[in-house]
Amino acid sequence: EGVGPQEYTLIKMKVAKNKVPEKLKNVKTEIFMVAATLRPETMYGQTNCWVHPDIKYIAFETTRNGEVWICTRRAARNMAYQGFTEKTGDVKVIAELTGQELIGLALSAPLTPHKVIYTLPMLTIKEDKGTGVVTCVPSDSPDDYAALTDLQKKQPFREKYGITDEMVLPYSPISIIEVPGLGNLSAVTVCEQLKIQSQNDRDKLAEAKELVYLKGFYDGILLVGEFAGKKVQDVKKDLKKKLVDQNEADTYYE
Ligand code: A2H
Repeated sequence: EGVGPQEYTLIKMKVAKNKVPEKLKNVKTEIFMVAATLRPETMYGQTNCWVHPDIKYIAFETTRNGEVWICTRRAARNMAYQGFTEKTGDVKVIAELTGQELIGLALSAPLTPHKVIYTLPMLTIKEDKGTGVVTCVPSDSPDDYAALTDLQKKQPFREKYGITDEMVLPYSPISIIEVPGLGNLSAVTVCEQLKIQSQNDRDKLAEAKELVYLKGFYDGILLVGEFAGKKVQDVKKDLKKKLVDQNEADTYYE
């Protein structure tokens, strides 16, 4: 891709205490799914967390208050060279879990109005990018909107992955950013314009992303939160810093 390393914001999504997977039941500290994003200012619109059902994830010990984090082994290895583990280059693995084993986990995530959001399957997640965990913002990401709509429209798809209706049906796109010409649910607008049918419409989704991303970042105006009324590009740094200071996010490079 680019010349230098890509900087991602890691969004920490806390696993609900009473819903910890069996393999992690002896963990005494907090457990987080960590999602890599380029758009921390969109976290007001999170509706769920994505994993790929067939990708293998690990839970490992971090130096962040001894918290246990869940992501791909590849990302954890990278983190082990970025000060996230006690010994540089060494990952203390607590458990291996498939994406399927993580589906249905109840999480609490920063800035979203939802008290609880769920981990759901997304089939286009790449194993070799970010953490393999993606936060879903269907208002501003065509990929996210298409994948969430697939689950909402297709009961057999939910059933296949053991997802209940209440994990999916109450969560619709949230208006968080106004994009001139595309309205306040830009991803929805463009997916409808292009008649995108599912997360597998790769060509149309690529087109949708071109229409939405640059405009969203350069012309978008936040509609919610303490930076409401300001341009996304002017507040992105401050907003990220706030999340990091509150221990709700971190910085990860690859
Ligand atoms: B972004 P880049 Cl609202 N597989 O976060 C597929 N997609 C992944 C991924 C993986 N392993 N890891 C991260 N991503 C997604 C929010 C968002 C994102 C919005 C709008 C645009 C956007 C909510 N999802 O990304 O290839 C994550 O989705 C625009 C590209 O490294 C992450 O940021 O450029 C982005 O792709 C990183 O993609």
